[in-house]
Amino acid sequence: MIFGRSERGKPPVEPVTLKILVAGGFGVGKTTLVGAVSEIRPLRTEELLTEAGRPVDDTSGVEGKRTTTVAMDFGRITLREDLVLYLFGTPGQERFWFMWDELSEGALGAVVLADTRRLEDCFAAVDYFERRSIPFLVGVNCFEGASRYPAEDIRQALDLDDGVPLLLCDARDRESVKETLIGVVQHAMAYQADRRQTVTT
Ligand SMILES: Nc1nc2c(ncn2[C@@H]2O[C@H](COP(=O)(O)OP(=O)(O)OP(=O)(O)O)[C@@H](O)[C@H]2O)c(=O)[nH]1
Ligand SMILES: [Mg+2]
Repeated sequence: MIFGRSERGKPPVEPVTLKILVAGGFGVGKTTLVGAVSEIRPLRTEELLTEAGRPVDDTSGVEGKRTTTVAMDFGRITLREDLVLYLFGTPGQERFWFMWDELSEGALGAVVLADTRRLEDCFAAVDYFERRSIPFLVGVNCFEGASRYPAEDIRQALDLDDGVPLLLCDARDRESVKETLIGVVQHAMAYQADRRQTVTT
């Protein structure tokens, strides 16, 4: 008698792996976001914020912050059995931005995290991805104590193109971060499909 393959005996699906960047200004919660969803112990490159850096490191709003990312964060999340995301968190401080080019190599898309108390800090990240035609969405990290603004007002303040999604999120919350990441993947896929169509027509 020949036995069919049982459900358990199914060969494992080889997952598609996608690279997603998590970018934004200093202290917006990039490291927190990667840590909140990663199913492996996230790789971090944190260094202590020092007294010497005080004049340049603006910690207003995140006074509890003791460390900063100097190279990258790395984490992994399985969104579906056949879809795995590799997350690369960028350093927020301007003096480490030379890492961004390296990190964005081969990225499908990006999340630009924003803090409404310091929206201007994410202008540079928005600009960076626009210039390179890397699809991104803006995730507004809702810190406690920060005023809530209508999404439309934030879009205008950031001068976002109509096609760029904007979502509210909590970088500490796994489900919220997952939703944001699903948003980026969907947006980036749609963006690529659009581009392919433009090329072939
Ligand atoms: N209340 C609140 N605090 C948060 C949230 N996300 C991050 N924090 C806190 O804000 C601080 C900054 O978080 P990080 O994740 O280190 O920020 P980052 O963007 O990686 O910072 P750099 O790498 O230095 O640019 C930390 O003290 C976090 O505990 C949030 O959603 N709500
Ligand atoms: Mg960080």
